[in-house]
Amino acid sequence: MSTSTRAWSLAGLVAGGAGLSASYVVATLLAVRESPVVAVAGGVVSLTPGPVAEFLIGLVGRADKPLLLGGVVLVVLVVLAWSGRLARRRWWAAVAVLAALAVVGGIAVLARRGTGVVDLVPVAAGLLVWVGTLSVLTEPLRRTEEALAAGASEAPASSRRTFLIGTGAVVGVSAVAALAGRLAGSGRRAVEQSRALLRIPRVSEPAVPAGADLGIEGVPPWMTPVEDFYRIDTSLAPPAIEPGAWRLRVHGLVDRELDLGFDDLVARERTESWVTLNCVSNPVGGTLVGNAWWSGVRLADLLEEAGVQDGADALLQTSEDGWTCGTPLSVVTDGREAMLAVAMNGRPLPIEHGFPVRTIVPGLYGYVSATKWVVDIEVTRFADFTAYWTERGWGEEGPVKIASRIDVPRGGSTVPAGRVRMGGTAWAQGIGIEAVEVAVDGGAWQAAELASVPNEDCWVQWLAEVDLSAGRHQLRVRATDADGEVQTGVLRDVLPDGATGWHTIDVTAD
Ligand SMILES: Nc1nc2c(c(=O)[nH]1)N[C@H]1C(S)=C(S)[C@@H](COP(=O)(O)O)O[C@H]1N2
Ligand SMILES: [Mo]
Repeated sequence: MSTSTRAWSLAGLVAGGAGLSASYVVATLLAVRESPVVAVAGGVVSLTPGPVAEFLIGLVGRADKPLLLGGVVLVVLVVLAWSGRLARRRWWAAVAVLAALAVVGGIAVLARRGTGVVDLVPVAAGLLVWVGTLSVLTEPLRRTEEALAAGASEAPASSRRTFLIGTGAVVGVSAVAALAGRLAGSGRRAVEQSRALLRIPRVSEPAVPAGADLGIEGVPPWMTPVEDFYRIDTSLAPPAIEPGAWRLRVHGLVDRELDLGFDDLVARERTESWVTLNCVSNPVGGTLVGNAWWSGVRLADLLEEAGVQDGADALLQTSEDGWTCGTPLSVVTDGREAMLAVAMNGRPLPIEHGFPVRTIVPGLYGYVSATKWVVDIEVTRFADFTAYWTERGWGEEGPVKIASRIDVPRGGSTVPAGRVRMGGTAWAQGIGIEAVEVAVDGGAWQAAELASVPNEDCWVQWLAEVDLSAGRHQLRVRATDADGEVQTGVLRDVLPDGATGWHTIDVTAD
């Protein structure tokens, strides 16, 4: 084989296919809205003048979308083959062409509604795979050219073999990856659709209680919108579970095992409540906390149905994706609103937040209680297991620690000297917040005004006014819970069982 132009074009095409499939798979894994190819096609649609579009649609009818996608892919393939040929003489020209393609893809992605920087990750992944694969595939071609230039009469057989094997392998791997991405993506889309159409009876709309939200600018809304709710989990692609396929097993130290489907669960007596959920990894002043209206079935009711046996002290919960946590049984059955939640803020749970069913236990950090995509609950003993995070050094029980946060003014900001308004949030789920106090420059604590809340399981907004002379000042906050326990000022890191310390910020008054 002399290195024909065809071989170099083929290398460009195959490397290109690998890059496209990589960007597609990454887009699916990250659950970003659109793969770059679809975004480019969408961009072409929105840039096509109306009359031209109408003429084309009149010509091809409902085949316009597949034709358009096919057209974009075709143009891209031609450019990719060309990049392969360019690589023969000028490697950097080929890379520049690929980079230009990626820039077009990136611009198309960013031009779509509701996209952000994460949506560029698939584009970047595609570009990396393009350049990497092209360099690997063309290496034997380059060696052949060198051998021929050095006077060899024919191409070394080994480079020919390497090229063919490499090309075949890349084609195979990209095809399998694209297929897997397709399957994963379509599973998620189907579940997203089931979720959109799902009407769970007796789920009520959230109604923020009067006086709970002080409406202070810069303080997050009292009810956290689901799209702003923090997300923490170990899964790369959240499990996509059809409600019809979901089952929960309750077993272990029980008199009667339960095996429930989604309909069995929602047919049971239900409860609804405002609960603030937070992560043990939330640093002092951090934002890994949110407040929502949860609807579900009381865990205590299900456990009573199953009949918990003597000696049990824990629930070992397992999610569809194999994550586990251990929850103290006494907490779940002490009368608080611990539930298997099916709805968040009046709508079925978002897939990222555990659709179709997750656990919510007020007063415990998420890592010991709030299992998303929960499928198995074993009534057992702490002595008999370790769970995902406890194996990694985090505390076994995980009760929420009392906390308070300054949301306004922002740390590091400059405010007009004189009367300055401070505002924020405080929480002590399961106990409730009794008081919040603020202090300037380490001076005397002064009481903040508290908003009213419907129960002790949700956060409380607070408001205070302080006098600041011109210059730099330190502001801090502390809370007292309904048992009279004052939040400690001792600074402790999040590991192993939650941070402590007063949130303290610096501001400049002028
Ligand atoms: N299946 C599963 N559930 C999980 C986790 C996880 O990694 N996998 N993380 C937990 C942790 S650490 C927290 S703080 C909460 C976060 O819930 P959210 O993502 O709905 O805010 O989910 C909990 N439930
Ligand atoms: Mo967490």
